[in-house]
Amino acid sequence: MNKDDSTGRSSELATLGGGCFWCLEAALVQLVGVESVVSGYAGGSTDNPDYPSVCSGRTGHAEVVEVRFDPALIDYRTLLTAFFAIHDPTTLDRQGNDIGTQYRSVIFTHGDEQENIARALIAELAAAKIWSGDIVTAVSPAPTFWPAEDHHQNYYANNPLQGYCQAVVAPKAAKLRKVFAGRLKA
Ligand code: MHO
Repeated sequence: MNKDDSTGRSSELATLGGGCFWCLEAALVQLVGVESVVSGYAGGSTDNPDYPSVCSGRTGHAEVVEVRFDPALIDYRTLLTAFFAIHDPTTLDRQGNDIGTQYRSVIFTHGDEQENIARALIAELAAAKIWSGDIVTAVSPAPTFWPAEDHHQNYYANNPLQGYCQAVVAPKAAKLRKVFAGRLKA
């Protein structure tokens, strides 16, 4: 956990991949305690990847979001619960029509505590049989995070009428508002 010098408060990072990063950003940024969400790439073999190279599937990066959150307002487990509410963790290298390793379900952990929380939650969700298929979400230590190009940041907020945003991003953001109604920013 880091002390944020500007506010004096503590904040923590979470790095999550669950398909198109526009979706995760649009959904998670709505939650109280989420201070920032940056779309980017992680878990591949090249430095400074860009969107076309990641989309080619050849670099091995996943599309991820790096979330900075205040654990006093939203704890890591709750954040992961939100993550599991907005993507399907049972489809290997795929979310809906988006297919490829860049769309894999992955939790890149920052420290042992996050890893333990992630593994315990996955075990609970599996035991509860929330989905009919097996959970394939990978859990591994956070590698270097590469922020995506500027035009991928706040993509949904800036492009609400774009076709994919209307068809795929908006319903995910709406689902999170429904499930986490008590935890939304004003
Ligand atoms: N199939 C979508 C994915 C967008 S996302 C940022 C598209 O190509 O627009 O991967």
